[in-house]
Amino acid sequence: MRPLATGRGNGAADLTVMPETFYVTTPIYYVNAKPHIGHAYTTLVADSLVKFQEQRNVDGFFLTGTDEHGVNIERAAEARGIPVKQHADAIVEEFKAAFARLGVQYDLWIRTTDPYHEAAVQKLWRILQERGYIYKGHYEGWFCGSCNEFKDVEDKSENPICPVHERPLDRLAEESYFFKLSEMQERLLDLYRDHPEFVKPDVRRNEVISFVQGGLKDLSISRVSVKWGVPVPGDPAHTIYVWFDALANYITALGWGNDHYTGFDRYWPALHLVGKDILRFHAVYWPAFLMAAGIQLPRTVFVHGMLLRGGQKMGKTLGNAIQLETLHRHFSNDMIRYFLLREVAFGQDGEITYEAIIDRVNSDLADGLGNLASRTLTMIKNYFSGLAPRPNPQTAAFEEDLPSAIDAVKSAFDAEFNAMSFSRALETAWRGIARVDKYITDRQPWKLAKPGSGAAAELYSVLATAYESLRHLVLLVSPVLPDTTRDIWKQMGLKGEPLKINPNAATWGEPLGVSKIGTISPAFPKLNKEKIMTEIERETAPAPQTPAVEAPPKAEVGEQPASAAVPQHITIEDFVKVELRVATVLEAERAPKSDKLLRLMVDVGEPQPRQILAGIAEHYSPEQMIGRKIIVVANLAPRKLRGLESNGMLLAASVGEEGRPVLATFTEDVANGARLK
Ligand code: ME8
Repeated sequence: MRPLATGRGNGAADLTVMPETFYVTTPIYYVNAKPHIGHAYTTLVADSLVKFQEQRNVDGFFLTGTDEHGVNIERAAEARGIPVKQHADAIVEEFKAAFARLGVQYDLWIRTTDPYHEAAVQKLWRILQERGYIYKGHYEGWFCGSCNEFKDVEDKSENPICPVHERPLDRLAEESYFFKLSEMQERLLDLYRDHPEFVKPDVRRNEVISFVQGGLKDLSISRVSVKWGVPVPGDPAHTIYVWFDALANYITALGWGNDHYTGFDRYWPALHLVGKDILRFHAVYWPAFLMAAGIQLPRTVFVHGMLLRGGQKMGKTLGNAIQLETLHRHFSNDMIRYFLLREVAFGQDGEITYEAIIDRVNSDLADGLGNLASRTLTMIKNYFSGLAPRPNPQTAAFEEDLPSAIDAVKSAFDAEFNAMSFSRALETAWRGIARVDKYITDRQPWKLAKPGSGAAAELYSVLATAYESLRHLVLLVSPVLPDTTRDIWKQMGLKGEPLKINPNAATWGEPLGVSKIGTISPAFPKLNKEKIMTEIERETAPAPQTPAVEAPPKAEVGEQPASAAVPQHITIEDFVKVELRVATVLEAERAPKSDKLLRLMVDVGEPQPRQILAGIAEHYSPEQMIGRKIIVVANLAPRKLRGLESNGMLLAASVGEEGRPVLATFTEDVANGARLK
């Protein structure tokens, strides 16, 4: 019974026999930024896993969704000047569209703003309260809105900075409810000892053990200063701490504590996939809440590494993530899926580059699977009028070790996949592909096909063996490459869908009926690295700076240039030299003979408006600018651009890989000329 299914699944769940079930979850993503490759990574792994399980007739349930409460989301919406729910709705749509585009098929998208979830979170709270695990106290300390975490800071300055996000922490001093985490220490340590599979890989488990051994403090689990959250039952001046709310999604989604669905008994316990950035929440707080409430624990928290760029975590904080739009422009879904699962050993960090994607696609997909499929099918088309030859007792003499080699590949692939070693599983499958390729090259069917060679039986056997091997390999890799394997299957003239056929039930040479080769087209065209890299560089190059920006003075010979990586401190005296003022745009038009420049007349609170030239014409139309509040650097020396004088510079953030300018503004009304300091 899967009334919630979004069109995924094989519909084959036979309810008369209770099949084994498989419940996989991804983190629920914050709605404070657009989805990027990091979110896609965990989600694609979950999608491949559930496809793999369902192909083997296991009844899977795949949950993903969005984490929508908390001060950070409140602030993101405030910055856009729209109601929080409206902001969340828009980002949710972006996430859903991004995942749909990647071929992800989840069973349920949970939103923490879903009423059934909110009600069940309150129920979990009440249970913990009744069992004596919650008490009211006073919290004083530092909090990071981006981590949604209370911080023990070593930085004793007046304005400490979050070491993860490099942003100022919020000082909190308020009444708060606490969860008695300190009482859970021994039970958690017992759990890690008795169930080594609870946190995987072992390196993460050891990390968690030493954290818990270091001692646990009670956890503040409510806030009075945050309004955007689930109200504490019986004390609505407080909202429930976002992580308490968010973690509960894994059970509320299945219908625990609510009646929107009745999947809890069937699918729980879960395999949680999470990045190492949120290890502690999943491996310490979550089991502690569940133990305290008397609810069965998850099966495993599997912790993967971070996708890196230039050695740093890709993500919204650093703004260095590979954008999904750029990937889609140059690579198919299957290329992206294959690359992510093959390139990075699941569990470890991995550096990602566009060059590496192109290399993988060319070597493994175009030259590997794609080439094997097209050479096999082309020969069958040419030598057997497209009718696939099938293994029979006579062909066995020419098979070499292929049937057993393919069998071995299948069982090794399953073992690696079940152990979450996706990269090794794919490596194994590709060894199978290489084996079949070598077989064809050694046997040289093109020579056997020469008139008068007298090798008709061998030719038939070689192509029957190659075709049969390909059939098994295509089935095997279909959870990772769902689109191309479907295409190849069709080109092979086979019936049904690879994802719905259990490779372990498929036997060598089993009767298939007549298979007539369809139109052959390369599954993976070879990518032109130079061309694609030039295009990507062009697309992702930072937009030209606003021309009003002064170029930094060039370092003199012998002078050390300031390193971009090392933050340089300035004194307050340096800062006050920059005169930042509020202004309103009175007039705007495109500057003559320039695609990039807008000519603006702005009111900076002076007797006369000023003329400013800004390099934003590709992103803002003159109409969008008129009447807009902006911030200008008012004491910049005038300079001439395209024969026009620019008297100042407007402030904009440079966003994303393409460095799109986003104008700085105020959400409150501020008089023109007001100085920022
Ligand atoms: O933490 N490499 O949400 P989030 C690999 N709402 N994976 C990455 C990644 C990267 N560079 N960047 C992000 C939250 N991820 C909470 C979760 S769950 C109850 C609440 C993936 O939007 C990875 O799975 O910050 C990471 O754990 C998750 O996105 C964080 O997503």
